[in-house]
Amino acid sequence: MKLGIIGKPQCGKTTVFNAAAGQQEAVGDYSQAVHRAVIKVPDERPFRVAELVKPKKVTPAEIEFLDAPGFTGKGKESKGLEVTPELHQMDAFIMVVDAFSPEANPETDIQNLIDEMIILDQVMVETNINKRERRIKLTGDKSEIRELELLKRCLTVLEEERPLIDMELAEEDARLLRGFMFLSQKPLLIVLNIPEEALGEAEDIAQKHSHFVDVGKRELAVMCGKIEMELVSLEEEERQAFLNELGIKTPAVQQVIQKSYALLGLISFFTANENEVRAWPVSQGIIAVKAAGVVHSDMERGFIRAEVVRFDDYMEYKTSAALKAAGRMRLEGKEYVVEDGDVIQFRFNV
Ligand SMILES: Nc1nc2c(ncn2[C@@H]2O[C@H](COP(=O)(O)OP(=O)(O)OP(=O)(O)O)[C@@H](O)[C@H]2O)c(=O)[nH]1
Ligand SMILES: [Mg+2]
Repeated sequence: MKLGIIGKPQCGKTTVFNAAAGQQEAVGDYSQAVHRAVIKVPDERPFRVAELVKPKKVTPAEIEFLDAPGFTGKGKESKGLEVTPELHQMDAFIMVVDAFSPEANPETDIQNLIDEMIILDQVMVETNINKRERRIKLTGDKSEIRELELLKRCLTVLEEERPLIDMELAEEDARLLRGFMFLSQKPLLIVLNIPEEALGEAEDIAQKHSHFVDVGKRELAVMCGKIEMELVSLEEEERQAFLNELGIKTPAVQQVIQKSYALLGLISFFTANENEVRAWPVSQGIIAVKAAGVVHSDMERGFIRAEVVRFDDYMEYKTSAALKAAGRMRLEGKEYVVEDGDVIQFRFNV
């Protein structure tokens, strides 16, 4: 999963990046520098499975963070600007909003940033429409007509100042649209970056801005990036003690992971053999044959069946023999809907 951190200049992007990804990059230098980090998703389940399977290695799910400046916060007036191209490749955005400085105005900032994405997309949509219209006129090629129609629908939505994520799309159109990697089509985790003094009111602050929340499209998190960034270098035990003292129930990294998984509708299944126990984040509702394809394209092509064990059953019965005897190893076909925590062995033939 790739998460792009965006926001106005000096809103605390790098601070939140440090807090969420456990980094120690310089903050407050107005440098607008780009940072990257990859973290392992803290999920103990693959490690618990590994205790039984004793593989050579354990591979947890990973999250890639990109701290990329480029947004101005000017909203609709930002036409003509460009953002770091890699931002278009992210699965979702973490929008950091200044809620700590005396001149902070989170409501306006959030709206301006959403407007800015809409404007940037609008420019891109217009360019793409023009290109296609010219090509179709020149060559008479009809293959791009569906795309053209879709882009025109997008333009209507954007002109109404609505983000593309609000569009109701048929499966085929949704797939086509994802190919363009528009900014306003991505789910958004809004992070209100509050000062230490406001930590006690975190829940009230979240409540106040809850109108931005839209299930599967927009989420909200409240955190103090500055404090959490300072705790990054501490030993786990010491860090926990500080968090408790500060009244922080869910640390930044956990908030970001949980809410991003929820936003993107992700679950994890596991594969386990003597070489490797590995976590695979996939979309909720994925069927077994597609999940097999995530592991290896051969497994999807030659799919025979999936042997599925629930994580809890694995912990209780421990061995294949015991699981089979208890009827807890299920044989599932291509259409089986994978559940969070399934430990799956794919049988395939190519
Ligand atoms: N008091 C307080 N200051 C903060 C907080 N978060 C960030 N800051 C300060 O805001 C300034 C900017 O922080 P950065 O994290 O560098 O902001 P940025 O968005 O990455 O800035 P650019 O990349 O230059 O656009 C720094 O001086 C931070 O110490 C916070 O929660 N509380
Ligand atoms: Mg920065």
